[in-house]
Amino acid sequence: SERILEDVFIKRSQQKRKTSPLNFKERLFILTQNKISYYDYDPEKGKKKGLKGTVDIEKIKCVENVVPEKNDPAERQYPFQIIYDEGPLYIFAKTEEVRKQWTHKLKQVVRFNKDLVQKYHPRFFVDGIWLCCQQGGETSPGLPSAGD
Ligand code: 4IP
Repeated sequence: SERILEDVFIKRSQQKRKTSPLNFKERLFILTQNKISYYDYDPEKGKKKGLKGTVDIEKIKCVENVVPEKNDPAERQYPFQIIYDEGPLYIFAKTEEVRKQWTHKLKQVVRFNKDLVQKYHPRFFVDGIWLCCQQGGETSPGLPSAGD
């Protein structure tokens, strides 16, 4: 279906397996009404390469900003999280404006999802711990979201 937004972001590896590395890759993200797709990207040619992953819009439970950590590099100052059944997908926008544009649109496309949650963790999940509350386990409920 039709493209709603398209931008190059940095994403954190989702660490779907226990042995997955924690790393950050530049990817081209495309949002449509049904899904988010991210692609390998050639920055020199400004060209889209192979598809790396997708998230179905209907599986998204929450979209929120993340508080960056003190020592995070300049290119990772505007993080947001997309929470779905696989856990959180962390994405880093280059500017506050672009982050706002994406979180705003995403909140719009997920608004009738049946599994939306009011609670989320405002900081990152690192080494099995949420930095905001020191809770372990990816299924811990988190804090009330803003406006709750
Ligand atoms: C990969 O690291 C990439 O970061 C993948 O991201 C990521 O998949 C992998 O995590 C991680 O192991 P290497 O390239 O060094 O192997 P991308 O798909 O954007 O290339 P995600 O799921 O984040 O897309 P796992 O746990 O999913 O394998």
